[in-house]
Amino acid sequence: MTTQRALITGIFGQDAAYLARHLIDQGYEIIGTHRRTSTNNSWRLRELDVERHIRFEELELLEQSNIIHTLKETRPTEIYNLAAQSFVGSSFNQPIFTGEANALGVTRILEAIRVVDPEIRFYQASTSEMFGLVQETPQKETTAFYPRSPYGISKLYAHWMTKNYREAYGLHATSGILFNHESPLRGTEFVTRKITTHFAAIKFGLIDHVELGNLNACRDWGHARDYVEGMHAMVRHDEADDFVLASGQTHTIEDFANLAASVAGFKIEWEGEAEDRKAYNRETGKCIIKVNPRFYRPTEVDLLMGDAGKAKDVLGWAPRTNFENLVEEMMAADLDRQSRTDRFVSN
Ligand code: NAP
Ligand code: G4F
Repeated sequence: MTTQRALITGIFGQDAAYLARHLIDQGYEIIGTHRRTSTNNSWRLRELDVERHIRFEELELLEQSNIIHTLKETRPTEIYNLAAQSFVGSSFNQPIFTGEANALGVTRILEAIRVVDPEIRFYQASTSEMFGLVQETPQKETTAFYPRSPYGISKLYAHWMTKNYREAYGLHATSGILFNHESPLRGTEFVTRKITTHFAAIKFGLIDHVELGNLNACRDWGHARDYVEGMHAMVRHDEADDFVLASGQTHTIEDFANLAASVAGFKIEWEGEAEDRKAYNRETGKCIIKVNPRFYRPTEVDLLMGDAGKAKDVLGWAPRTNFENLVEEMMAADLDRQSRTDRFVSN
């Protein structure tokens, strides 16, 4: 078999690091693309020891000519489009940039594939945020969409564009509708890693407490390491299609905090409701979690729980890491990182 060459956009992000590791282990050549930045941002790639295997190229989703030239010069056989403004919270403050990058950025890549080489297989990082105000539970490929943020709406446009280029031009263009997936490499603005970094800093005496938003939202959390295997299986499948990847379980933010606290060695007790809800460390009597409405979203996604039955039947994919193991791995990693520095671990 000829060597496969995968181009991964958003190479400095969480999923790209795990995907690069997985594809390198499968014998792939990797072209990792990133937008121009003034500082090196490759800490995740170093953690998984993949940086030295990657050919790096600058690629900006807002720049059509840049995308076309990059494909002409690098000649990938597969493209995984993981680059995005991926933080739902910021999308309310940056709805136009979010649309440019996440929605039109995908059309720019699809057009470039059509012009340069329609044989390139394409993976689009779609999301459970497209289900938003959920119309049924669990959510699957046939569930009606109702996005609740500029992020969810931008991703829904990209999802339909991917499907349209598949149907209109016969591209092997696949959408993975992935539910939340986390890891020790998750960005610290997302709630899971925000909790684990802050608990580690509390443990080592650097801060007193963490402020969170809506504690009642329910998410279907899995491990990014497992989900990138599903991405690859989708691209290698004969037929391009849409697939949900999910754990099938849902937990509240409070559940995540409770489990992370117990891994960190805190015994916590909750008091109060809504904005007055607080968690206290039973041993010290100090408050370690407060609610701050600043972190509420103008429109919230209250409940996500996916059904990955199609991915299991068609691709043979199932997650390997359960919720408890995920939280343990994340909390242990941040305790370890924090034990090695006096400054608050911020990435
Ligand atoms: P991530 O860690 O935030 O990585 C996204 C990457 O996209 C970052 O490296 C970012 O660059 C890059 N990027 C942002 N704007 C760009 C632009 N205009 N041009 C080029 N690159 C740009 O996200 P992730 O968690 O790995 O997620 C990967 C993809 O899956 C995203 O598309 C996300 O929306 C989607 N998704 C994620 C989840 C999840 O739970 N993780 C679930 C469903 C879907 P910088 O490093 O410079 O910021
Ligand atoms: O961790 P989050 O910011 O992730 P969210 O919004 O679910 O989005 C993530 O998963 C999507 C898949 O469904 C991806 F497409 C997307 O790119 C991203 O990876 O927030 C999770 C929940 C929300 O309900 C939020 O309101 O946690 C709640 N939350 C409560 N306190 C908080 C906080 N979220 C953040 N980020 N920070 C808080 O302090």
